[in-house]
Amino acid sequence: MNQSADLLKLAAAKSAVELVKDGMIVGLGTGSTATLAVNEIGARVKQGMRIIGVPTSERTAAQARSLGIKIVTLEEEPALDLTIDGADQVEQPTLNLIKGYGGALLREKIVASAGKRLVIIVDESKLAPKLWTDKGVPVEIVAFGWQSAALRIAKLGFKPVLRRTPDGEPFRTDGGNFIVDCEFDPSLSAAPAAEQLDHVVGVVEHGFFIGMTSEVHIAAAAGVRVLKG
Ligand code: A5P
Repeated sequence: MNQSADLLKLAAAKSAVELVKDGMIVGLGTGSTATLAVNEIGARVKQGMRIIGVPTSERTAAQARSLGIKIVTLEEEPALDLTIDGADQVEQPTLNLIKGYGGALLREKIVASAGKRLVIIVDESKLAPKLWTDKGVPVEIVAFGWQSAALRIAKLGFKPVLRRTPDGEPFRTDGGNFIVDCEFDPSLSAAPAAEQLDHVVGVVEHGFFIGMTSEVHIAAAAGVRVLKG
């Protein structure tokens, strides 16, 4: 990642963290942009702000702990004020998303759904008029019988490929599941496709986030703008 892209991510993160107020319970996203927001929240906690965080991954939990942010589970705090997270792609004007290239999509979606607002932070390279990338959409599936689930996903028109670690082992999510990255035809509409994936046996969750975004903070060289859903 080049320095100017990092600066854009930081600008988006700072802009979103302005929404965090004393006493809030905040969902903490995962990924290189969300990490910067967690750092900003950590800085506020050091200055005395009382924030409780609900992390969307083990990585983010470790980061939050190291910054002195109090973290709890959804069992302890099932309703959040807001969640700040990154995204792999943001569709304009719907603000629908593709998420999960970092592998945390299930917990990200659960935490986002538990909050009043989902605030997304991106640099402008993530914007698109239609949800589609050549990496497709990540789909989290149960390891048991995963090949059958992959076949069912393929019958819907996707091309599922099992995500692997650099040493060739299947990638495991924090929940112990597998991910298949599913290329799809650019003409496919994400909302109905998401509904179809919801009904595939063996699918735990998919990376289409439809109708969930409250606002997006988009950083560009000219500054940060906010789109509201
Ligand atoms: C994690 O599973 C993802 O959904 C991330 O939120 C997404 O990949 C954005 O990550 P970056 O901010 O690193 O691009």
